[in-house]
Amino acid sequence: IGSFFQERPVLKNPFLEDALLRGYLRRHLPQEAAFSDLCAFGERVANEVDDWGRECEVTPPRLVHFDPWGRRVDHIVTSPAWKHMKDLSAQEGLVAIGYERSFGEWSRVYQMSKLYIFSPSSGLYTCPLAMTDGAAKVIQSIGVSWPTDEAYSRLTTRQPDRFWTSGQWMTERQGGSDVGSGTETVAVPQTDGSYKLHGFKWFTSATDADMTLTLARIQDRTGATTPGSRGLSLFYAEVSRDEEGRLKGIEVQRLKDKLGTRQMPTAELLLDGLQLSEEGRGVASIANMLTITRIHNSVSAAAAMRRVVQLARDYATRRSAFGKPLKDHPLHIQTLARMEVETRGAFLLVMDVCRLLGREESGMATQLDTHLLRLLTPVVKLYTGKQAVAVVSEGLESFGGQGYIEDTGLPGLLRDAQVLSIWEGTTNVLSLDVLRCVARSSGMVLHAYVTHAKVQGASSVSSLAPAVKAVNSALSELEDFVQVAATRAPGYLELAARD
Ligand code: MFK
Ligand code: FAD
Repeated sequence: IGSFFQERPVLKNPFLEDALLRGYLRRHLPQEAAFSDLCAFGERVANEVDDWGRECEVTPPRLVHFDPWGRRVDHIVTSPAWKHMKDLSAQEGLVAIGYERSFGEWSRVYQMSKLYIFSPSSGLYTCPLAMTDGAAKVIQSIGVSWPTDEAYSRLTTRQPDRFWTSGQWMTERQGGSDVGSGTETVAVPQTDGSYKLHGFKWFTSATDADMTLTLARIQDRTGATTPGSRGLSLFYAEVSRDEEGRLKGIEVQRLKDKLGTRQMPTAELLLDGLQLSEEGRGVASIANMLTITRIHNSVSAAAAMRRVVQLARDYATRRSAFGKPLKDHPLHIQTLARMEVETRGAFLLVMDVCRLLGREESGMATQLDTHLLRLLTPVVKLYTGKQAVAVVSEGLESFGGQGYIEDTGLPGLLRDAQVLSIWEGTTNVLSLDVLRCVARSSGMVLHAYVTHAKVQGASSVSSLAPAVKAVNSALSELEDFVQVAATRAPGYLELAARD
């Protein structure tokens, strides 16, 4: 078989390998404690956690519907590595740091830096962590009181034996983007003030969670519900089992067979008998969760780009072609440099949004910061989600044929990147969210952006009046366009169907 064997690309400490991350933190968070923690965690990620991540991929979760005696149990069996990830997440404070706020306004930047070096090795455990963080945020914003005080303390603890993760069960068969019209789940009031939920949730990720936040329509005494998003309320539910291990009030229909994110269970669920925590204004209430999970999504997207670039850079020193290492081929280096530029751009945008989140949560945010956070959250999610697919795909090519080989671990990076533009709001839905926040703030989010970007002559609201007017008229033109397209113009679908 010959004597040549190619050296594999080696994952080194992702914190020490990332000059941009270290430089960013040196400028903004020059704390020895944060540096030494990130350095030690980076070591752990390279030497221990990455192998667990791989184990999560090769030992995906499976659903056991029945026990040996035929009783329905709906056990989701996960790998030991997936369980290690849960303990590690608590120990390392991957959610807790955001709530302890030891570094004041920079706490979110510190937390997200840890998640950034963890994400590509996490076996997608960043998914339950994102939802856990989002749930803690929602509970905190509603007001931590019974019965969610216990949940909040478990979601934000560093003690592995107390740590809980949360789900975010919104999507139903009729609507994932349009949950307002698509949600059929009803909540039936009980005499003790709680509610029983009846419905079918079509996508529920990390279904082994300990609790969830979900949406449903409250039935009145006649059984009627209010349609649309005004009829939706937010519910808190604990996912518990009886003494015989059976899930209480939940049936798991099946686990989904997915392109990627195979490390983590995504189920279809029938709900029943869950407890209400918050009534009314479901979509507006869960929006706090969406902000957090969309920021996590962006962190994971930038992290996927960084990981593939790190590995590709290392590989370029180990692989030779046409008589010299890849690193000495200018065209190959140009390709890597382009990936590096995209990765750096994504990283800086993501970290700026984390910075704004940290400022808002520590009471330091100006009104400009708050507007900016609202505007940039959908922008950073939609941009980095798309770019991650492009950069990771390019990255795979830089390993040649080996980039396509399953047990190198590389193809999983691309599969997992593909979901980043779909869940937590597709690109188009987030584009519309940008328009929503422009319209609802009467253009103030744009004013904040222009001020922030220090565009010449945009230092006062009045100087922005023409821009705001243009946006408003563009919005009404868009509506006119939709009307015209719907009534008179030949639609794209009709055109596409013509010979
Ligand atoms: C690795 C990291 C992984 C991350 C975790 C992944 C696991 C989870 C995977 C999931 O995919 S969970 C499901 C995610 N689902 C979505 O993201 C839904 C996408 N669809 C939307 O975002 C729609 O725009 C939306 C459902 C919000 C539209 O609903 P409506 O009811 O038609 O919107 P409407 O009437 O404009 O707004 C209702 C209220 O919500 C308004 O408040 P007010 O009543 O007070 O005016 C809005 O201002 C508010 N709102 C809507 N979007 C908001 C928001 N507020 C703040 N931020 C937003 N983004
Ligand atoms: P649709 O809304 O049917 O969208 C189809 C297409 O139409 C998209 O291209 C979209 O951009 C476009 N579109 C829709 N509306 C508009 C519009 N107004 N203007 C222009 N274009 C539009 N959901 C949960 O609630 N919890 C979970 O844990 C969860 N986990 C998931 C895990 C995975 C692996 C995946 C793939 C999905 C998960 N989801 C989860 C569901 C996910 O959030 C939805 O699939 C997503 O929000 C899109 O909704 P949809 O599937 O109904 O697509």
